[in-house]
Amino acid sequence: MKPFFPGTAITYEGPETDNPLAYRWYDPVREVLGKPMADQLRFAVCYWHTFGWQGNDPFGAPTFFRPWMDEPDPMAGAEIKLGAAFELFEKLGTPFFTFHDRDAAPEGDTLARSNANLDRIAESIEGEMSRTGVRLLWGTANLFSHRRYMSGAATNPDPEVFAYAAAQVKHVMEVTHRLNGENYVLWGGREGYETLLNTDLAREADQLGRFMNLVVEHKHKIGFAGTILIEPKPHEPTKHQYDHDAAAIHGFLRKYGLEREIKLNIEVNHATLAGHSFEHEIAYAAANGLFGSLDINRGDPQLGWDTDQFPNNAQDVAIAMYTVLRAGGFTSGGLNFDAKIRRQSIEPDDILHAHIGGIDVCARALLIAARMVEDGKLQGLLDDRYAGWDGPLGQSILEGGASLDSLADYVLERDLDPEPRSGRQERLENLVNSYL
Ligand code: XLS
Ligand code: NI
Ligand code: NI
Repeated sequence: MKPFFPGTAITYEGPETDNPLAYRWYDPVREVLGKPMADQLRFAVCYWHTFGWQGNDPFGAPTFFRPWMDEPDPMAGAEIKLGAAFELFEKLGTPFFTFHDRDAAPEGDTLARSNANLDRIAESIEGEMSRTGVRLLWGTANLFSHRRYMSGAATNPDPEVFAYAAAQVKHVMEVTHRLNGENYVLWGGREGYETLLNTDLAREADQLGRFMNLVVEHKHKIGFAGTILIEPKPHEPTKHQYDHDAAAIHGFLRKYGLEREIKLNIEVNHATLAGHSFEHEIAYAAANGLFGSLDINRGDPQLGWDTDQFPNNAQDVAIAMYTVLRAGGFTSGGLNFDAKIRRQSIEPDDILHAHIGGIDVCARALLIAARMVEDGKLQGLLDDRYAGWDGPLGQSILEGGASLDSLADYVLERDLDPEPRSGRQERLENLVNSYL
């Protein structure tokens, strides 16, 4: 087959190169904090935006015409797409990919045919994976595009839709297992509402809780060792998505007894749509034992929706990477480019430039974050700030030895008048800037 992407493999040439089709920062074998960069970052390319999306927006028709899109036989199209996808993974040298059932294989007119289509493509994927050594970071089911899901999947008012969604997830999880996926993701595509007038919040939460329990049960039944991840998003496509942010999912998981079974896949543009920073969501997940994986992209500060652009600001990503490193780095997770090129970027090499740029920004951010970890100055200042909690008063409060009575006595006996201490924000911000 004629290659879809121009040129040869993208390699590391260093910061001085003027070759736009080379890495300036991403050197997969370079050791960073005791691990090769490739293992710290665990990059994945996503199938849906990069190979499935046609460049359409709410006002505009498709702008991308890829060879697999006008194939009269959709299964033949899926095979051509697969060839182009693995060509990209190989050219970029990215170790992982991610997919939804429906972007890898076309939907049939019955679930049985859809399953058979996916099984056939999964066989080709298996072949390409063993030929190239590229691995699967996660698989997921598309429970939001088809009109049957217009009122939600697990949270649908009709239990038959719930059953259909369950059948779909069962199949994709089994395919993910067969392809040795390291995680399985559930993004609550339309699990939310357009108006409370037609919505029973309590029922829908219980339905979603049941659904997730069934998913976890099935994972154990088939012996899938990967991590189940839920991906928070506050709105879009629905006005209110139940998996609003990390904290909302944390409450949900605890309510339905799932906090030890499910972790989070946090996406930059979803965090910012929720009014948080990306690092806030990572820090919240880490603080509660829920840190799993990341969808790396960015929004546009002037647009209020999920623009899913490629990351291009190393400073922002560096703070996020610092938060990841403090959380112990990735285990089964990684950095998945859930990102789209702009609809005017119609050439195949635009896809290369987008990924090269995103990969380099993350690699550069990792190097900056590693310096922050290595010299320990930020951590030292943080430890100082809380040092009192390691002393006798702090310890007695935390260990349960204190009461309001004993604390009142403590203050009154000593005539205590705690001296306020500076939060040192500017000093800390200057310190961060010194690493950039
Ligand atoms: C959409 C989500 C989606 C998930 C996978 O906003 O980011 O792409 O990552 O279903
Ligand atoms: Ni995503
Ligand atoms: Ni998104």
